[in-house]
Parts: sequence; structure tokens; C-alpha cells
Amino acid sequence: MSHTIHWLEIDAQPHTYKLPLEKTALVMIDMQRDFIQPGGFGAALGNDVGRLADTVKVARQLLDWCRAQGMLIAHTREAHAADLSDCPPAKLNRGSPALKIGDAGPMGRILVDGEAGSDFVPELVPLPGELEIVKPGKGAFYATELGSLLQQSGVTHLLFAGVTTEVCVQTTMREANDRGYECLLVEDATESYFPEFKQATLAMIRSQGGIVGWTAPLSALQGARENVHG
Ligand code: C5J
Repeated sequence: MSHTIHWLEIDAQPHTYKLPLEKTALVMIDMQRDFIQPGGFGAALGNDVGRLADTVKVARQLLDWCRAQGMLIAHTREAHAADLSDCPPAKLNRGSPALKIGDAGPMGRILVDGEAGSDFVPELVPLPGELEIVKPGKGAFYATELGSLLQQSGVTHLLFAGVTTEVCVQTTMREANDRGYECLLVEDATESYFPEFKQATLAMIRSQGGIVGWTAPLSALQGARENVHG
């Protein structure tokens, strides 16, 4: 039985990124209310969460494109158990003492699984059959089933999007690169509270010949060339 692989060639930096459609997954990182809407963790840390609004629209377009290609899709949420047993002091003791992880905020307890703030923004709710990974750390491979689920699916290439670029997105992309995945970050489907950190992250990823991976805008994916021979 022959399993044809359909390859797409994408104009990316530092050079063309070739992805095998049947072996590529999208990893959408932490597009949840706690980071994107007022009253959540991002805002409690003193950030302007309004900076992330445009990225929600592009991330949704990317999601639609990946769904149309029939790709495996994994959505992550950063959230802790109600008793915070999976939140070490090194993480808990971050941010304003007035509103830390586990404290009650306007969207429920900050970064606690099951609370309104820990849920996805409405535009980016997973569809049935898509993977939902709840992660206690910044990297989505740490203390989750993501690695084994991707392995079972035969995935070799990963597209990344989500927030925030230099924290959970970059950490996960580096974890993925160490695990052997060929990674591309979709430039306009990721955002940071700090524009200079986003630009620095994109530059770091694709520097030195793509030391962590590739970057490209969504339009480059939408304009990809198909090549069945790879
Ligand atoms: C942060 C994340 N910024 N999802 N988490 O603490 O990037």
C-alpha cells in the first residue's frame, strides 16, 4: 500500500521550509483568556493585554487553514490544579503579590484549570478530535502527554503560533527542536506584551541557519507550493 506524502514549500526565513502535510501538526499555544483578556494573569503582571488582540484574528485564520489541510491540531492551555500542587514556588512567587496564581480575580482563580480565565478565547476553542493539552509549565512537552501523542501520530514537523512569543511559544519550540521536530513559527500568529522581545525571538529562532527553526508569515503558508515528490 502506498502512502503518498504531499509536500508544501513555504517561503520562510532563513530559507525555504518544506513540510509533509500528512506528518505536520499545528501547536497553538495558550490562546486563553488569562493571557489575552483584561482581568487575567497577563494583566495582573502589569501588561497591556490589548496588544494581543490582532493576533487572535490571524491565529484563527491559521487554524482555519490548518483545518482545511486536514492537519493534526494541538491546543495548549497553561493551567494548574486547584490545590496548586503542580505549581512550584519558583513559579508561584511571580508577579504582583496582590494577584498571584491561584488568587481570585474577575475571571475566577488565576491560571487554575476549570476557571473561566483558564479557558480558550471563543475564537480559538478546539473542535472535537483536536488535542487539548493542559500544561503546568512554560514548555508544552514538560509534564504533559504532548510528546507521546505526537509520536503516536507519526508527526515530524510542527507549526507554532500563540502567546507569548518569548515565553511559552519559544520554550515549547526549543523543546520540540531538541526532540527532533522541524519547527516553523508563524510570525503574525504569535505576539508578546513586549514588541522588542517578539522581534528578538524571531531573530534568535532563525539565526545561524535556523538554529531552532524557521519563521514565516501566514500569507507564506497560504501561498505555499505543492510538490508531491518532496
Ligand atoms: C506566560 C505564556 N507568559 N503562555 N505564559 O507566562 O507565555
